[in-house]
Amino acid sequence: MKLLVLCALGALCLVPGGSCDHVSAAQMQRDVNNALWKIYEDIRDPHLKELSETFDPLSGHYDDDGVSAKKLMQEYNDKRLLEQKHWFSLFNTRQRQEALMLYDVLEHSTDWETFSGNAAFFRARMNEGEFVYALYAAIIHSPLTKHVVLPPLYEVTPHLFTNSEVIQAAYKAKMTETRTRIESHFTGSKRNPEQRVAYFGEDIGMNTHHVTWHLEFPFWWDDAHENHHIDRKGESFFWVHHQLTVRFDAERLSNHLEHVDELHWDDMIHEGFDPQAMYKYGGYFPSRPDNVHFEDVDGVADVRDMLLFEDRIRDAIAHGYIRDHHGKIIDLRDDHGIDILGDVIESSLYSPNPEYYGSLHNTAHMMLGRQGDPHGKFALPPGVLEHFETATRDPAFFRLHKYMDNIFREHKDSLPPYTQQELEFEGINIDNFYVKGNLETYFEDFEYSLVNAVDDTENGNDVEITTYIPRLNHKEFSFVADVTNEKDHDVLATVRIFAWPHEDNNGVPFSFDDGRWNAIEMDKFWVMLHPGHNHLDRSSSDSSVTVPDVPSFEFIKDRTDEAIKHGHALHLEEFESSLGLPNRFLIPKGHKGGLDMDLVIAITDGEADAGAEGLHENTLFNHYGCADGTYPDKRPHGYPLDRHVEDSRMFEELHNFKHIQVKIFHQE
Ligand SMILES: [Cu+2]
Repeated sequence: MKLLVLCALGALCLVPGGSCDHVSAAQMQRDVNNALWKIYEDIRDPHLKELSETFDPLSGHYDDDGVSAKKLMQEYNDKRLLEQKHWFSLFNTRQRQEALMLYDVLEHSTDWETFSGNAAFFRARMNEGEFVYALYAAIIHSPLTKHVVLPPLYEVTPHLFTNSEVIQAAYKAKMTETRTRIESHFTGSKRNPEQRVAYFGEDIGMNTHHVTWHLEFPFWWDDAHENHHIDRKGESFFWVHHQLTVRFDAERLSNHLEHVDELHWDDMIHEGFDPQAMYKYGGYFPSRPDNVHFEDVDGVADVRDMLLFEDRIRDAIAHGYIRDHHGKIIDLRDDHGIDILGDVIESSLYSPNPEYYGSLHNTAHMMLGRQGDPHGKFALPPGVLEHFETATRDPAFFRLHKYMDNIFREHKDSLPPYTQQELEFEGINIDNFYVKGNLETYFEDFEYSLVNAVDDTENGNDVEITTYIPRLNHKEFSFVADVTNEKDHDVLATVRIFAWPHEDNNGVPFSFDDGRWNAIEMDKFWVMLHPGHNHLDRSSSDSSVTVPDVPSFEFIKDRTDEAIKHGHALHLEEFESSLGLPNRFLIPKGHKGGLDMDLVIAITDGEADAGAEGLHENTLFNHYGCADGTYPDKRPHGYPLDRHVEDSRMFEELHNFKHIQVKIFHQE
């Protein structure tokens, strides 16, 4: 068993026997900053540079007897690793294996000397994309790096977050050593109606949210290897993409566009896409014209395979069970079914039978990503769909996910609706529910640094090169509820708030059942209700489904230097997890005349729901899990709106449920 010793400044020491090397969180943060600074250049920091030359991975401290380090060193010595200055995609099997070999080495490092030594050693020798991926994944999952804040990826690898025009302007600024502030535009032209919602799919915060989720819940996660199980990973896969899907639809409505139509293998891909973005190394991201038929992709899959996998999955849903690869039946018709189905559809290593059900989501990303060059005739690099950073830029991403979301709905609709007794919370009445403040959205300019995008020399001057781009934001508001607890003692309650657009693009109101499927999760929190009257006032900025903006790389570096200089703590706790949608996107863009939304609050029995202790006083859990990895809510994601509703009157009769209508305005 590992002996954990808490060092000064909160750094965790995992050296067997407990001899701590007294590395502070700030020192770790400094090494991480330096390892990620100018990732395509030689290491600048003298300490890391020296480590990269002197550290021997085979002499480090590991909890796997150095097996991972030996394996990677063998590959390195055999010159089998991908070269530097080459694109990297997680969906490329060999490249993923290499990145994960490094991940394993870092993950199994039991002290900071070993972790940072390996980071420095392999930073100098492995492909930059593989290195960044492995380091981010390791920092997220290793107990050593619990307090390390990840610099925003859009400032580490900016090529994956902006278009080529901006990047070229940045190169020019660097060449001429001219301080420059570059204006960014969303991809495409006004002739493309999809341009109206590009602010969602191309938002750098949204892209960061998406890539972070996939880093926290990786499809490659192997329990046997990592010694730990990720709670409800498959269900989380469903939920995070379901929320992206319904949020995107709400943004479309706000912009007078139809709901997203699902993509289908038999049908044309109506929407083409030209990413107008380039790799740091490897040329431009391939484009796809309008109205192409799906083609088989060499080395990936045939359209026929995709249809077959889909049929098998739909069949399983209709039967209410799947079969694992030993032929054993696994029931889907309960709360846990969605978790299994998520594992199957993604598919992750948790899938009980990938041989039979395939890997619908991951293969689809590659199929769709390669439609511009399905037979590899032009040797194009991977498409935007083959990177979690860039995938949502292509409107086809949302069509693809609508397709899978509809499969998930088939399953959810096959479950019996909740009964009134199941949803009731005896003795709890919501007397009043309203929004305090205006629901109002607006666009603002956001600026970030491109200094890590451009080439550099040791002697070159660093000039400030930034870009700015409009991004959606909203004014602060709060959800207010007056709640009576008729009992003579305190009760723990779970508060769940959702919103959905009131009507479709033709002005036809959604039925309750369609509305609740399109519900956007606004917040979820636990409170202790005292006997008698309780006044709940929950600020929009406290929402547990969102995260604050990630601070800039510069800010993190400055904080780190200060902490080291004065020997105090980092004070970056609130940014330790960037897992969640940016709070700016909590509500969809409004209208001049007000976008009509339905807003509901459900207060359910916290004692029965809570998956952890003290949730009403704990601010360290977020929507995707507590600090210790357990999921805080025992109910399914989306509860109590996750199941089919036959008669909405049942909901309206509940004393612990309130349904109101609100309008979201937009300030031009
Ligand atoms: Cu995704």
